[in-house]
Amino acid sequence: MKKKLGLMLSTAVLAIGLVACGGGSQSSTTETDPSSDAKVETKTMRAGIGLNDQHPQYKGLLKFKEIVEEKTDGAIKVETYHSGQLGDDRTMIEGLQLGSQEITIPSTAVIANFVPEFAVFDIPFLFPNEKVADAVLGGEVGEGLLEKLEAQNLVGLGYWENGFRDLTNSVRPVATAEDFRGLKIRTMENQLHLEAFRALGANPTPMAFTELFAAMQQRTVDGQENPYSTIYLQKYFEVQEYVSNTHHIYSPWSFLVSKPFFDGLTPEQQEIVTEAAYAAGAYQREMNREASAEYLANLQEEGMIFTEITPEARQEMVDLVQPVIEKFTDQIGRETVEAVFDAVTEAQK
Ligand code: KDG
Repeated sequence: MKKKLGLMLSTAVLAIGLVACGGGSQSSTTETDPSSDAKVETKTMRAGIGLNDQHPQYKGLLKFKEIVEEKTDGAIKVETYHSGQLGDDRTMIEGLQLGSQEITIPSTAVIANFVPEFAVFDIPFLFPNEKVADAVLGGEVGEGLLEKLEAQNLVGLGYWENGFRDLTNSVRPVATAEDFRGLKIRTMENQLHLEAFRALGANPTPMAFTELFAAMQQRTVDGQENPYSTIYLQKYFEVQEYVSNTHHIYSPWSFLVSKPFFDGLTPEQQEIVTEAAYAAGAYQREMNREASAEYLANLQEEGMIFTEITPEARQEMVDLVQPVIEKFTDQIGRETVEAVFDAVTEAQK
C-alpha cells in the first residue's frame, strides 16, 4: 500500500504535468518506483462500445480487460465505456484514427464507410448459419480484409458476433415481403442496407445506434432490425410490438485498435493484446449463442408478438434483393465478393 501511495503521488504529479503541457493523451503515464527508482510506464487503453453493460459485447470487453491487465501485470490498463459514452460507432472509429481513443468494436456495416470491401458482410442472406460465418470470418478472406484497415490507421484483431438480425416494428406483424410495404425502418448508416430494405418495399432511414431508442419511442421510425440479444437487452420491447425472424443479415463486429497506439506497444504487449482480443471474441460469441434462444423467449414474455418467416417467404425476400447485391458488387469489389461467395460455398461442403 505504502509503495502504492508513493507510486500514486509521483503519478499524479506527472499526469497533471501532461495535461498542463497539452500532451492531452492520457494513453500512457510514467511512474517512478520509490523502492527501485525505476521508471514504470503504464499505458491506458480507452475502450468504447455502443451497447449497454448487460450485453455479451460488454462482457467480452471485460474479459479482454481481465486478460490484458493480468498478462501485462498492470503495465497496460483497460478503461471500459459502454452505451455510447464515447459516441457512436463512426465517431469512435475516428477517435481511434486520431489517437483520442484506443479500442472500439463496431459493426462491419459502419467500418464499410472507411474500407468499402467490408460491405461484403452486408450482403443480405450471405451466411446460412453461424458455422459458415465463423469459417469465412476466421479464414483467409476474413483475416485478409482486416489487413486493409491499416491504411486507415486502424488495427483489426478479429471479429466478434453481433449476430443474425431480425426485424421488429410497432405497426403490423411481418410474415412476407408484402408486409414491409411503407414501414419506416431504421437501418445502420450503410447504403447497401438502405437499398435492400427499399427493394423489400420498406421506407428505410439511416441512423446512428445511439439515436435509435428515442426514434422508436417518438415514432419517428416504425421499426428496426437487430439480433434478439440487442432487442431484449436494449429494452426495445418497451417501444416495439412485433418481431419476425427475418435473419436477413449476419452482423459481425470487428475488434479495432488505434494503430498509432498499437505500434507504440512492445512486441510482447502487441502479442498479449492480440491474443486477448481473439480469446475474448470467442468467449463473447459463445455467450451470445448460448443466450440467443432465451432472448427471444424473454421478448415474448415481455409481450412482443413473434412471426415465423416461412422458407418460401424468405426466398421471396432473397429474390427481391438480388438486383441490389448485383449493383453493389462492383462498389464493394468484385474480387472480394467472389472470394467471400467461394468461401461460403467451401464452408458448406
Ligand atoms: O455500437 C453498437 C454497434 O456496434 C452495433 O451493435 C450496432 O447493430 C448495430 C446497429 O444496429 O447499429
